[in-house]
Amino acid sequence: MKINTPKTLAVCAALFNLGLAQAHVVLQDPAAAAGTGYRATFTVGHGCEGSATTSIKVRIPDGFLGAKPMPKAGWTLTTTTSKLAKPYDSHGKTITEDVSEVTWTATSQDSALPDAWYDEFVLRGTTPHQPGVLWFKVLQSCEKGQNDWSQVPASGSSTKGLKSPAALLEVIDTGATGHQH
Ligand SMILES: [Cu+2]
Repeated sequence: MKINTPKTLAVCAALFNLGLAQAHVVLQDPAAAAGTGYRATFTVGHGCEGSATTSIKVRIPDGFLGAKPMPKAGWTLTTTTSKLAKPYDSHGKTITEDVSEVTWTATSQDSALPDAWYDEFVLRGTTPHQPGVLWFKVLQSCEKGQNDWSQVPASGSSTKGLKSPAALLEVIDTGATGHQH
């Protein structure tokens, strides 16, 4: 399997420099208020070096609660649930496990997303009360090869210099107190 060949990266870098960040797999809205419901729209701007996308697997970062994916025609939806390091309260109930991974898989070759086309994959959930930076690592699999959008900077929120950055969400303190669903 080829991951991020130099050719793909050069194209990505060029597009990125033009401000077309959607060339990677990124969140359409890269900022959200702390402790509120957030609709995470992952935009997929290209395949793997020309090959059509057949699956998108999103790893839910710690602190992003109650992830619920939106089904997609032509794609099978699967979720993985994991025990939480820090259980939390929701409507008086203690939640001890949560969705940790969401995967959309094309049901057939016809459903795969051609390299020349664009699509969106959506889930929603609740942002942490603590402001900060969340990274959603996304594994994009194609008919041939894959792109692992999983690189995270040592600190801060800049993806500059990262060849294959994870999708960034900046959680911002707006003074609003959220109600978790
Ligand atoms: Cu790209």
